[in-house]
Amino acid sequence: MKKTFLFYIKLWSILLYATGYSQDKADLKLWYSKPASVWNEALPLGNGRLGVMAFGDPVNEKLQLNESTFWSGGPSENNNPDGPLVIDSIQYYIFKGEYKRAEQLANKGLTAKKLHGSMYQSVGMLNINFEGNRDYTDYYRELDLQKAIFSTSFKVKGVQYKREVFTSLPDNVIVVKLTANKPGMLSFTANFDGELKNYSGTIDSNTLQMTGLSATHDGVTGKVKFDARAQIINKGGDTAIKDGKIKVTKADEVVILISIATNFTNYKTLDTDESKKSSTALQAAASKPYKKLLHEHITAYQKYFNRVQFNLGTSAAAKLPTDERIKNFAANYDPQLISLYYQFGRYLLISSSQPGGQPANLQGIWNGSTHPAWDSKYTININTEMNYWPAEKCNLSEMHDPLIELIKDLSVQGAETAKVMYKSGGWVAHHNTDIWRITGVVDFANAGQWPMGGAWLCQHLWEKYLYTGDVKYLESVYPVLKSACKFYQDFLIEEPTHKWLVVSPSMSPENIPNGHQGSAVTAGVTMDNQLLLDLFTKTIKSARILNTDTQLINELQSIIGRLPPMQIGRYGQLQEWLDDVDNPDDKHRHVSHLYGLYPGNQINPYTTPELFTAAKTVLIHRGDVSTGWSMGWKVNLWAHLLDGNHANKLIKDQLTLVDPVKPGEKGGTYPNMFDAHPPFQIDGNFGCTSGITEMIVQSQNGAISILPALPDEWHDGNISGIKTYGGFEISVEWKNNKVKQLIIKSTLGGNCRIRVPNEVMLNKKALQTATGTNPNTFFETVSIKEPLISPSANINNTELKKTYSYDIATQAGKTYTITIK
Ligand code: FUC
Repeated sequence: MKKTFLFYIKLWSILLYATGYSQDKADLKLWYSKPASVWNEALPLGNGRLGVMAFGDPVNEKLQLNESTFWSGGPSENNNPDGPLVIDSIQYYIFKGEYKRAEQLANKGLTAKKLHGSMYQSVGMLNINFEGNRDYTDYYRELDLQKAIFSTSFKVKGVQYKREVFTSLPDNVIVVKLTANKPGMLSFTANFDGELKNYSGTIDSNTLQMTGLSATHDGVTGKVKFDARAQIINKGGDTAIKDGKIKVTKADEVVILISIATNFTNYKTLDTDESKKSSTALQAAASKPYKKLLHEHITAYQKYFNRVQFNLGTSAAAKLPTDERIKNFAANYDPQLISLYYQFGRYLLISSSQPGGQPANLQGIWNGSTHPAWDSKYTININTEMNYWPAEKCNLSEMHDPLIELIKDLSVQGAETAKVMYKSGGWVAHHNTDIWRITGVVDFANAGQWPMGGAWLCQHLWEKYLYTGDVKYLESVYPVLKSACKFYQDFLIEEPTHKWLVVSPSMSPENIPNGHQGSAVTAGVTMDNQLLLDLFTKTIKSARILNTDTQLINELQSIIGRLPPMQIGRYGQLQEWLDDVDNPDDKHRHVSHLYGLYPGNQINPYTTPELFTAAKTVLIHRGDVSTGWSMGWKVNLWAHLLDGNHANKLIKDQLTLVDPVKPGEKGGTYPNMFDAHPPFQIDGNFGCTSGITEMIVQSQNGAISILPALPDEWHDGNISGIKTYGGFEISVEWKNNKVKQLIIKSTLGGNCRIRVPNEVMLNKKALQTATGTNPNTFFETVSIKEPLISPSANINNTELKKTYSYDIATQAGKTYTITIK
């Protein structure tokens, strides 16, 4: 493309650029100087249910469309009924050390006989072709995170064109606006297309329609029907039907409203009238002027988005197109890219997870394929949980709700799995689920034989309570927690050596221990023990808060006493398995046993220094560069190891540009800022957003830690609106790596214990130094057993930076301003 006026204006602004400029809202944009040629360059928009990838091509505009309930198959389950025939033998072989035999039997008797999960599928594409636009200049394309609007502009023969696209939160439609700065200049043809269509054509000369049916997959008949409509509202010009497409000629301005609905009602029922739902939404939106739709959309979106502001300063690098910034990131100082990436994570959560809808799957709601990688479903041995790590702390509590609802559904489906497969009470889920809430074992035993998916998800039920303090909510999820415990009460067995109670068969997600005959299937892995300690502890606490189930409390307490302790192996590493078989050269992407460090809270530098060091040893052995989500997790882990510089190094690894056409093997970031596993997986975006927060504010370990892992490079900055346990809202400004001002808004009252890197005061008066245990029970930590340490382990505990801890007795509704001493 020719170097145009706009290009020189941009270059000029780069040259004029002065450092020290502080980020303003206008900077929260992803922008590009060329159209997207492939999907991983297109930009995502969504309202939780409808997803769009906008390409911004002046000639062949493409809007790739998703609807969050459009999945292959239909209501289904995948429990292997042979479970009870094999389970005793599998457990027997595991304790005899015959892991391969155990795995083979699990493959036969526990892995699903046919259904390995359904696929999230693309609905198709709205194509808008402008044959007259071939010789365009002055191209510009952006996604404005402040307004959740995609726009593109360019010139053709002296005429300035602009397109805007947004996915309205309140009006349930996708809105496209096409304008030109001269009348009569908009001529184009529009049509729908999709692999799964039954029909694509017109309803009238202004309305396109496409209907279709989801695929049959793994022997389950596709039963989800969709109805997509696009209404073309033109000012000036004409519209006509031609070859099943709509041809618009010489319009002055055009608004296109797109509505998509399916027959999905809930995971058990498909009885919604998709055509009626689709046309009703379209009619309602069409009765409103564009300006009103736009205004309502921005208001609804900003209600969530504006809660957090984040500023690390900026540099000249920030004036380049986003893809170039990602490419240059490791070498160029570009702190604003971090805040942009951070806010993009929040944007993605708002756009892919709305109350009343489905939770964000492996790709959020954005999937261009009808056969996506890993079916774009829910992998619950890390990925789905990671999607929701930013939810509460980044002040997006409502966005957490679809996950909470999914967990409730799983507790129903999973009760059948517990009964059919294991003859146990309670509920269980394995390492994957989908829109139909399957809870059986998928793929093969070495990946799927992990009956802990429910136990991990349950941690989110409690976590939401810790942030909100909502007892009514806790009451509503308590039965799910209790029933999850019931499964393990029935299922745990005693292992022969130490007589500990363990989960068997299980695995440390998806890793294979040395000397186990190439089999992952085993018993009593570290992560399972950590998850159970948390699950039981949280259920006990819930029962106490709700004043119920005293006997259950005693039962769970006695099981806790018999769970295996954590163990430190011969290399000084936290053991991943019951036996000391870790390989220090193992670079596996999963770091499951570090659950105890993050998101769990069983390992910390203050009360468990040996385990803290052992966890660090694991992370050093594993190395940094890995799949996208693995690096996202490691940002959180290094933040909890209080090493901000290492966390920052991981952010740089994660913000490495990945070729959207030939992604290679390494994780990183696509030009559109989507995380590359590769392929695209949204967990890495969310994991890193969470990790950045954890570098600045943490609420585990008995206090709110401020700047616990601030990299040297982030010496000055501010963040506002971060939520912590106990319902506090934190805004902090720092200078030269020291807290300058800290504003704490208390929503629930109670003691607010802060841990800060420098001495601070409240209203110019001395603060009370913290002593003893934090009386605020939201900050209660979990007690763990003394770890067992191998005699060969050489542990040199990490020296900690000096911090200052204070207690502030807060009142609900009051704000406290703390400043540097
Ligand atoms: C887990 C991971 C893979 C991938 C898949 C969707 O199985 O081990 O890396 O992220 O989920």
